[in-house]
Amino acid sequence: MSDSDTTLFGKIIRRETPADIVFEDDDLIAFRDIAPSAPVHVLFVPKTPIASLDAARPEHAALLGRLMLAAADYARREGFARDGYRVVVNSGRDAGQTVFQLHLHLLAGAALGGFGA
Ligand code: DGP
Repeated sequence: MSDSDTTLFGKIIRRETPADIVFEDDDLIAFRDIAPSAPVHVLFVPKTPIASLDAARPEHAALLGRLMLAAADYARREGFARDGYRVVVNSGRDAGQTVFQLHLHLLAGAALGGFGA
């Protein structure tokens, strides 16, 4: 059983746990964070199970690029690119990572204060 079979995000991908999904394609899914840190807080998740950024390997380079570009496309489409937005990836416990399936936080919709998600 792979990590994404057992993580919460794997359950969201398989529609076993409900989520407000805003984007999906063959490789990625994006849905609203359940505990938003900004007016807009969307999580972008590769469907390939990678536990964290630290676990990413050169063979994941294209997927990681797609992840970044999907977030940027969403921000542009939703009108957040003009005023700006933040992307954050927490890797490991000290960074506050709580779900061990690599994901990118997109935060937008207000002037964002200090650093972090
Ligand atoms: P991180 O701390 O980087 O591992 O971020 C995990 C995020 O996942 C955190 O901001 C809260 C969010 N989250 C946790 N459980 C759920 C859930 O059941 N549904 C949704 N939509 N988000 C969740």
